[in-house]
Amino acid sequence: MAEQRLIVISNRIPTEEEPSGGLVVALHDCLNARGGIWIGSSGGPVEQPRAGLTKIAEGNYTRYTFDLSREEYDTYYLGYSNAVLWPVFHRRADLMQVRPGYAQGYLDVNARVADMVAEFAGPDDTLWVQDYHFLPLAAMLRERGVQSRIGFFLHIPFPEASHVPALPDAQNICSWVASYDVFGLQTEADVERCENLFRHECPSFIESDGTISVAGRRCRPMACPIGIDAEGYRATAEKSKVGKRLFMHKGQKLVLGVDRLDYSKGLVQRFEGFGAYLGRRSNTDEPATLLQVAPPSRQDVDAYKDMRMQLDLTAGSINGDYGEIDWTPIRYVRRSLPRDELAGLYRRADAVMVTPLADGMNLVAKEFVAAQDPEDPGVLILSHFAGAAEQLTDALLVNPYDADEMAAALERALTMPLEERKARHARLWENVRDEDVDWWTGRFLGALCQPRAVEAA
Ligand code: ADQ
Repeated sequence: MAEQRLIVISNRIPTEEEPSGGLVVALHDCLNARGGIWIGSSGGPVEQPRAGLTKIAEGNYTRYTFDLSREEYDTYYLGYSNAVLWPVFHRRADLMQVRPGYAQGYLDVNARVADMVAEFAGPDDTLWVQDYHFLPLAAMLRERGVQSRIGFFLHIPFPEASHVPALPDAQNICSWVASYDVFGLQTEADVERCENLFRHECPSFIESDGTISVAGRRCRPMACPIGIDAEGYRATAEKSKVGKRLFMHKGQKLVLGVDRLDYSKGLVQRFEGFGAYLGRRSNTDEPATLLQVAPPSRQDVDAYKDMRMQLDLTAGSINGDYGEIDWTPIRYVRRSLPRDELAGLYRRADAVMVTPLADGMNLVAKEFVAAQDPEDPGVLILSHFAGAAEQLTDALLVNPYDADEMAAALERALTMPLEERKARHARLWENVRDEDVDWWTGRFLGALCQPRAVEAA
């Protein structure tokens, strides 16, 4: 019998032996256990790109990379993926930059990857494509005669049908999606938006029984919320000492924000919400400090430069208005932290503000829950617009556009009685622990490989 391998394709691939970081660890563990192949780009632009795939590691599974030329990196990665798809999928079509060559660069890189994968994949292999960088891959693989099962997982929100026409090549999206056997999405709301797009734009893809199909193959959109290594994260936070290193006034409360520096994360609105909280307090209250840790990302895309400037202005203005000579209200650290330090900070925090304007899931919310001391837990303030809000309903849910509502949530979080904090945390933890990252890979691959799982049993 032919070997049945799992082949994962993602833009990023870990280059070190023991990778760190949520998604990468999940896929690494999954491939380590099952064997298979992981294909991804070698990262930034390469001056003299090598043709084809380069094997970079071999163990329980094999990793291969492909190089991106400067032009491919600019058009496929910075351009179409991050300056076109990312803003539209995050409901910010106003930030989209449509430039000549972006769409073609995206299609060309996908076609090149499709050529390489088609050469590799046998009929019994299962392919699992990750994220918006590779939406057209299954359609292109089908054109090359690949009949294997192909699954896709979208880590970011699925767009509203009314926003999709803003995309160049918008008419292709339905056939790209429909070429997958399983199209995984973070939430039920994403599934609803995906089905809605078919109803509006491509009703001919919908069968009389309501299923989506193209060329006789059925595509199943499925909600499969991503999780974290919850028990592992909890253990890391218990051991971490960072909370003790953090200088704070005695009795002062710590509010935390942890995000990549991205306009979808709502950082400016969060600072304004924190400013509104400071404006409400009476002179006798000990004010909380907001510690925002935000490593820069995608600095070559204009919208990111603009947002960073706006954030600097907002933080400076709030600190100028409310700061004291021995206290800075917003501590803003623009760098990334080691995982154990971050886990310790989560555990030390009295509250975390996870307030994106749009977010596929948001793993920070889940990491924060896992890191808490169940006997004295902090409070999760969570935006309605994070995918995590569908599961973590015991958080304090807020509208991130409403500074007053965020201020009220902060007051409530920082004065919440211990019993309420414990009860909320216990229910949040139950979800984060039960629907962890192994649950996620198992649920997705279970749906994608069902008949094979029966054969193997
Ligand atoms: P991201 O947009 O990157 O991921 P998120 O889910 O919050 O967002 O994951 C960020 C990760 O980076 C977390 O594991 C966090 O600990 C880490 N991180 C953030 N700031 C850090 C810092 N200063 N130092 C160190 N680590 C830091 C995309 C989607 C999300 C989706 C994930 C997974 O946008 O919606 O949840 O993929 O599917």
